[in-house]
Amino acid sequence: MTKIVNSWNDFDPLKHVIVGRADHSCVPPEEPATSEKVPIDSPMRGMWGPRPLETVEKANAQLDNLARVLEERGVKVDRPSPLQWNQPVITPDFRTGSMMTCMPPRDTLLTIGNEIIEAAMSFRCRYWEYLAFRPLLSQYFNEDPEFLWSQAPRPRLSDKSYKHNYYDERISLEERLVRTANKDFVTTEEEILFDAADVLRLGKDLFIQHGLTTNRKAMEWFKRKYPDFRIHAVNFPGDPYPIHIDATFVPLRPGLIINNPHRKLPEAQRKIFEKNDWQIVDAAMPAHKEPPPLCYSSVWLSMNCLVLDHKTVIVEASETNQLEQMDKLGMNVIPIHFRDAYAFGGGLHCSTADVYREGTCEDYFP
Ligand code: DAV
Repeated sequence: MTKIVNSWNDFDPLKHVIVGRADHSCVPPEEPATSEKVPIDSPMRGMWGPRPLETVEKANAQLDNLARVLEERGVKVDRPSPLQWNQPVITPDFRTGSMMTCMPPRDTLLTIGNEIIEAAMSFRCRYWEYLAFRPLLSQYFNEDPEFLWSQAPRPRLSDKSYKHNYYDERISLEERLVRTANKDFVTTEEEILFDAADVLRLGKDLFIQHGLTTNRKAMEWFKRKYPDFRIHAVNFPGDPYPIHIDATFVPLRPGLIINNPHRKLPEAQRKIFEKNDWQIVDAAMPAHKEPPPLCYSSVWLSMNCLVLDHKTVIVEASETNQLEQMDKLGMNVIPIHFRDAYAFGGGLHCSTADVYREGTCEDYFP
């Protein structure tokens, strides 16, 4: 019996990770939680169904290559078991035409120490996504006597969980920013809702983004679940579509974090870092003006990097500005091509989930 699951942050030496798979991925039908994330002029608006096969194959080739690069560096890589996502989701509370994908694992699984929590996600099309990871979690449970396998309270995702008519294509960018500033998001406080990718783990401190995919009730749940941790609710004014913290605020090593220059960290939280001699650096500008076709994420996937240890980071190969900045910040950079995977849910950090990193639960902000 060995210790398999252990990870307290995103920068200690990575030894074991899950890399997603794009098989059978679908564009889901519109539903209350997703409308906001689909650009008005995107062909994704109004269409749904299986993604074109050649895009799935290209994404899988890049995901397989990521897995290979990691394995060559001695990182153990596990892969999920995709379901046939082109099936409806039907519960007593809702019905939607299809599921989505098991990309990106970072949204579904939250590793905190020896625990992996299956998140309480707000998209109806992602209701069963955790099933793709069950064979792995079951194996960890059988082999690691200390592994804590948890699931956040399953949300019902009934109509009460969303604000009706929140999505309105006539709303200007300025009005969206006012909504972010006022913490006015599509989900209600009816039940606990969060995507794991909204949680930034820094040892004893969890910085959790309040946005389109994570609500206040989730913060309260984390406070009660981890009474010895400090839970910080963060909200980045400047982000019209706040979803996931990992293209906004990305730690590279203890004491150094890059921040999306369009999505400034509020003063109160900035102080926590500065008081403890952390350097917050504006991330380099993305190299691309547009995300790839059929992509939900912004060009800021440029900063969605995978840190292997305090000196090594994987960055998307065409993100020349970000590569250069990493180098200047003293990191050894491994460039790999990954843009074909973006449309399936995100970048290098998104597409992975931690199983084991060396290190223990540090207090970086005493
Ligand atoms: O900037 O669109 C993407 C993060 C995906 N995990 C963005 C956030």
